[in-house]
Amino acid sequence: MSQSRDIRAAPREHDSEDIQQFAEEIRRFVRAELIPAEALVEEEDRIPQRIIQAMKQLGLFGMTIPESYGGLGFSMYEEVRIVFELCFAAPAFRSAVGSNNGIGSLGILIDGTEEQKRRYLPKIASGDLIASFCLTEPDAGSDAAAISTTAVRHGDCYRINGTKRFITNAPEAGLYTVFARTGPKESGADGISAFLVERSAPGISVGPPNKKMGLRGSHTADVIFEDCRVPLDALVGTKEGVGFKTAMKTLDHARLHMAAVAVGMSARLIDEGVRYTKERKQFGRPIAQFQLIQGMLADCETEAFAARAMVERTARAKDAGERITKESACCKYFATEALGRIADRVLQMHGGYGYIREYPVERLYRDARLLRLFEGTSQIQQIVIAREMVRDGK
Ligand code: COS
Repeated sequence: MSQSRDIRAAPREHDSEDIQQFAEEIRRFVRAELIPAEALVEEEDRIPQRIIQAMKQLGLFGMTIPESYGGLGFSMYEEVRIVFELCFAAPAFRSAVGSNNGIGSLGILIDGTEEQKRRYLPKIASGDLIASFCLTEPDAGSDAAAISTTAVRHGDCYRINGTKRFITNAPEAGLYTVFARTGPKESGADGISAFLVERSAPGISVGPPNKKMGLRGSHTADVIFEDCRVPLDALVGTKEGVGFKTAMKTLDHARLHMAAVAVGMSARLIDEGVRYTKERKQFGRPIAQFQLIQGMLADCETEAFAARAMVERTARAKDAGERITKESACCKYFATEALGRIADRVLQMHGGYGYIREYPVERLYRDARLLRLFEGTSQIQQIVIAREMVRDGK
């Protein structure tokens, strides 16, 4: 991006030419570098260093971080536009930069002190520091307020004890935003605080990467805290007991980002579907000429179009300063469920070839399945949407 800026600090009209140019640059990068590397990522379960370096150079680790802290300072609308492009490639590439742009940095950005922002955001923006978000636990996933990890104050430090589960980028991370209980269990959400824990802190360890169904190249693992000591200023902000709200505000943003991931993946799947059905001949002609195939293509396109429109509109609402809790949940719910249907239809168009590893659809189908689970399952999105609808004062 030639002229980056902090739209959050001074919301204004988007410079559409600027973002259009950057989107085209990412589009070329995706086709020239990322898609050709997909098979290798799948085979080796890692993203090649040269691609990480290229993504650093493009500024992709710091899209959402204000320019004053070294990032590109994208608005939400600009962020989703770039995520649409990036996620035309396997979602593992987005995952490498995803936590730095979202759940790993937003807590600091939204509720951190100026000192915390200055200490961490520039390194997160450059990609030299990978940031992870530690909320989920073995017994607390959807019920995030039920976490049992504790942070107990002892003199000039907090001691953290507990286990976090399914933590994206945990093996690569140098910084973890950790949600822990500073109040008694009965205090529920009000007893939760957020902490910035560096990988070098004594008493922290990372388990082996989970063996997942898909998204190879992106790693999740347990993060274990055993009497892990952190200084008092590791507390995000200056107040205990507001960590749950930090997590929820982070997730409002992250869910919209995830809906944009689903839109990008849907576009790729549709592209694969159109190409295959135009090439594959049965009964003497390309199967794309059959109306039953066309029906599936049309359903895919319609749903992807609707999801994209929802995401773009919600991103603009967020940039205008509106609260988007309900809308971002609607976007995540619809776009990821639609992606599931699109992946299933495109696989169906491939017939038996869809079930073997010759075509990308087999891998994309497995990757797509995760989107209805993480950053709040579809059922959690339904709860968030309905609660906002029936809330007092509505
Ligand atoms: N923004 C700001 N504040 C929010 C908020 C939001 N989006 N959502 C909730 N809050 C506030 C509430 O207003 C409430 O504050 P007060 O007590 O001052 O009124 C407080 O946070 C507790 O909220 P609530 O009572 O709704 O908490 P629940 O325990 O009922 O939480 C859900 C419910 C299901 C919404 C929550 O647990 C959740 O999102 N779970 C899914 C977690 C998730 O997505 N995990 C994925 C892994 S993380 S990548």
